[in-house]
Amino acid sequence: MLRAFIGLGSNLSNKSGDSRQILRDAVSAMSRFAIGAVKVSSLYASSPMGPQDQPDYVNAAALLFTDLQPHQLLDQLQQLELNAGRIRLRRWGERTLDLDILIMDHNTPDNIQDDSSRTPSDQQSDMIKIHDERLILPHIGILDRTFVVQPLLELDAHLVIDGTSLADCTAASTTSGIRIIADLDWAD
Ligand code: A4P
Ligand code: MG
Repeated sequence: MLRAFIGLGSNLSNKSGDSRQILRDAVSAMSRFAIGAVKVSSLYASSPMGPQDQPDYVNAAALLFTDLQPHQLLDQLQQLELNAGRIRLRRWGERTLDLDILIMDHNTPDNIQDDSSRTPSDQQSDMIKIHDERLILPHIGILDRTFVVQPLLELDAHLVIDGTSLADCTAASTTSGIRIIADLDWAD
């Protein structure tokens, strides 16, 4: 069993609803390959990174445990993007649904409960690192993106990437360009 943090983003509607509804549907679909409940962060509105002539994004992060291997999880998430009517217009451009695997590691629900005894370097050694043509883990640019760091910290305040604690990075301490639009029950 592996632990996975997923970044969710949307800034276009589709025929089943607006961005909030699209993310809600994605969380519900992810529960099909999750062991136990899918936990979500608050829902955020954020100004676009990349081309500025696109709508603001709705962003969140989700935490799940799964028996899928990283590439199998990517297959499942890309299928959900397609189901939501995702078409690739331009890099960093507008989309109905973006599901990025942010981090995967070997933590289990049991050893997280015993979190107090785990050091940051323990956590890092558990982290899965992949760099191939389909999948890069951890996802590129996490530490530079407020709309990724802040929802991730809600799910695990002890995450460390490449020796940097997420809680200590600049993106953790700014609220510029990002605001909470719904608390934890948005996906229920
Ligand atoms: N890929 C590699 N690693 C991963 C991974 N860890 N998770 C590959 C998911 N996919 C991964 O992605 C391109 C390819 O990345 C995939 O085919 C997969 O094999 P894409 O979703 O088709 O293209 P993209 O999203 O336009 O490019 P990219 O570089 O993945 O962009 P990001 O990082 O996803 O950023 N502004 C705000 N405010 N909020 C946002 O959520 N998102 C983006 C997209 C731009 N601006 C944003 C936001
Ligand atoms: Mg993406």
